[in-house]
Parts: sequence; C-alpha cells; structure tokens
Amino acid sequence: MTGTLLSVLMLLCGYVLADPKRFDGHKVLHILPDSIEHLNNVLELKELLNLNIWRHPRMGNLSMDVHVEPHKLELVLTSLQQIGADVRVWIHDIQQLIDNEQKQTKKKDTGFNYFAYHRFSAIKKYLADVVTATNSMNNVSAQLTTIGYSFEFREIQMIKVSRNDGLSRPAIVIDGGIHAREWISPATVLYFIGQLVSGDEFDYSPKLLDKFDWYFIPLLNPDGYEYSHTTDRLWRKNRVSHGEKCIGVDINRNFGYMWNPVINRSTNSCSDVYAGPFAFSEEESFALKMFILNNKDNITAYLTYHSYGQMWLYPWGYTSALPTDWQELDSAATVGTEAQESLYGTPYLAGPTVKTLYSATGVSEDWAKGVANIKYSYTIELRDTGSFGFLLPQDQIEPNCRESWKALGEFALALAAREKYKEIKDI
Ligand code: 0X9
Ligand code: ZN
Repeated sequence: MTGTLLSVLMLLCGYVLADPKRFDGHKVLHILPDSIEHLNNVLELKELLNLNIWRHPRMGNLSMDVHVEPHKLELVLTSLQQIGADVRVWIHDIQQLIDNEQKQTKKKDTGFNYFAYHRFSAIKKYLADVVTATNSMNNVSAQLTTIGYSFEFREIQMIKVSRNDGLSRPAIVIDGGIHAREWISPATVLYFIGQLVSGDEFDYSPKLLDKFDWYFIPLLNPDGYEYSHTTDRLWRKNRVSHGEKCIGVDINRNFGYMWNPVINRSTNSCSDVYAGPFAFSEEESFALKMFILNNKDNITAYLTYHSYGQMWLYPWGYTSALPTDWQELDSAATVGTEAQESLYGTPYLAGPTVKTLYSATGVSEDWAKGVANIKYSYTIELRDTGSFGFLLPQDQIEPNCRESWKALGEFALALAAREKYKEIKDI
C-alpha cells in the first residue's frame, strides 16, 4: 500500500493525532465576589471574554474557579480589580501540572496499578482480567457486557460483580467517566471493582456482596477520555459530530428528564455544556438509559462519580424543590460523607444539588430518580476543592480511593440496614 493511500485511510479513520494542546502560562483563578451584584459583574466578564469556569458559584458560596488564558490575564485582573472581587491565583501554570501528572506514575511490577491513570485499552484489559480471575473463585463472579458503542466505536463496558449462588439481590449501579477530563472518576470506580472482587482492608467486600448485586460502568465516555489523553487534557464532552459547528455533547446534559428548560445547559454545540440536539441523542446516555430501564425494578441506588468539589449531591439538580423522600437521601449521603472524611479528614459536603452546587438540566442523577424511579440517586464530586481541580496528581489517587471506598462501604451497609428489601429471589 502506498504511503499516500495509507495516510488517506488513516485520515478517514480519524487516526491522525494532532499534537496535544498546550496550556503554558494558563492559570486558574479563584475569584470571590463579595456580593450578588459583584458576582453578576464577574459572570458578565466571563461571557464577554469567553472564559471557562471550572467550578461554578453556588448558593452561600459565591466563589468560583476560572481558567484564564495568558493573553487575557491582564485584562481579567484589571477588570476584577474594578469590580472589587477578591482574586487568588489557584493554579499558576496548567501545563506544569499536566507535565507533572505524566511523570508521577508509581511503578508496580505485577498486577494492575490502581494508583495511576490508565488509557482505554488498559482499562478494557483490566476488566477482562477481572472476569478471568473470578472464574476460579467460588463465591464471587464477574460478568462483562458491552452496553453500547461510542461514536468512535469504542465499547461502553459494564461489569456485574455478584455472589455466584444463583440469587438475585437489590442492585447498586455505579458509573464513572461521564466527563472526559475527570480522570479520578474512572480510577475510583476501577478501585471499587478490585476491592469488591479481591477483598479489602475494611472487610466490606463479603458484606457488600451478600447484600447487593453490583453493576459498574467505569468509563461511560471512552472517546472523550481518550481525547483528553491524546489531544486536550481539559476536554469534557464526548466526541460526537452532529454536523454542527463544534464537536461533542455534554453527556450530563443529555438525559431525558427536564431536558428542555434552559438552565446551565447550552444549545450551542461549541459550549462545554452543550445538551445535544435532543434528549438521549448520545450513544453513552442512551446505553445507560437502556441498561437501567431493563433492570430498574431491582436497582436501589445509582451513584455517578465526577470531580471536583468533594460532595455527595442528591436530586433535584434542575430545581431547588426537594423530592418527598429527601430526608432519607440526605441521611444516607451523610453516612457517606462522614465515612469519607474519617480516614484523612478530607471535608465532604452532603446536600441537595441545587443548594450545594448549582442547577442544571438533563443530568443523569435527576433522570435516574425522576424517570427510572431509583430511590437513592447521587452525583459524587471527588477530590479536590480546586488546588489541582481536574488535574488531581497521581499521588492523591490512593488516598482518594481509600476514603471513597470507605464511604461507599458505609453508605451501602446503611442502605441494607434501613431498607425493607424485597426478599432475595431465586433466579
Ligand atoms: O455539571 C455537572 O455535570 C456536574 N459537575 S462537574 O463539575 N463534574 O461537571 C454536576 C452535576 C450535578 N447536577 C447538577 N448540577 N444539576
Ligand atoms: Zn463531571
């Protein structure tokens, strides 16, 4: 085959990779307006200069983290001074953090290294290895299914971990990696799978397997995730093209519950929170929807892992109204956050989404409760609170995973204790 023909083929297949986008001198500013009026001025400035907000303000905390490119810095700082908002440089050089992230991988001779960020192919291999390993175990089984294919035709994989005694238990569904750049999310979900299958330091695993069937989708957005590794570390959406100006839909604005009202979602394809042309237009959200709807009568809890902010959030995300059973959701979340704090003192907030974070429509947490009727539905925002943001260094993966596992363990045991379960059924 001639070189030209090969290049054309590679181009057609989308294999020609651009150099990774660089972020030299890009900063993240922590901005604290002292009043709603000043907050509105800052938000106007954000619109005017097309700045990217990493962490949005919320009720009771007007501060926000904003990504500023070097050529806008002077203007932003002068404008903030005029507005009268307090400003700190939270991240001095985004590129430096990205470079450090690459250098930090802890070497591990055997087995899967949970404390490194992995590529899609390594995650796929890991999941296959888990299934092989459980083949020779007599009290736990793992089954791998592909619940859908992404736009670039990567598998969206789901692994079920359960006792292999032929009984069906109430299920907990956990996903990660809806947002590409939030690498700590899939890393955490993979760690959960490992702890559950091979046993854990707190000895939760046997109890959790006795009480529940577990479904994990560690990487719901494989295309976006790969793109964040190869080309743009700060990519958030998937990589779909609907023939519009820009690529990508925010999967977490595309779920079909309250998809229509325009609250923190966008109809502009170039926006980071573009909601897509219609609800469930995306393979990823559609795959999750179909899987959940096919199993919804058995699902007790749905947890979707994101970063960053250190929070356990429960519905609703689209309105400040609360579901009638919010107190049950709140107390279960508090079990989670208290356990999450207990190992290293990492502060976590539990609360309703709109009050604790901000409102948005078409999010998976709302759909899981509002349509699929899953009682305990949460968005969990992992470490940190902005010092590194999406670029959480690899040396924090281990403490993050340990505290998150402890939280999940305590949360699930609390659910098991409080819920009057349907009798565990013979299949
Ligand atoms: O905005 C999101 O999709 C989530 N935060 S993130 O920084 N990981 O992107 C939060 C979703 C929670 N729900 C609502 N805010 N409604
Ligand atoms: Zn997210």
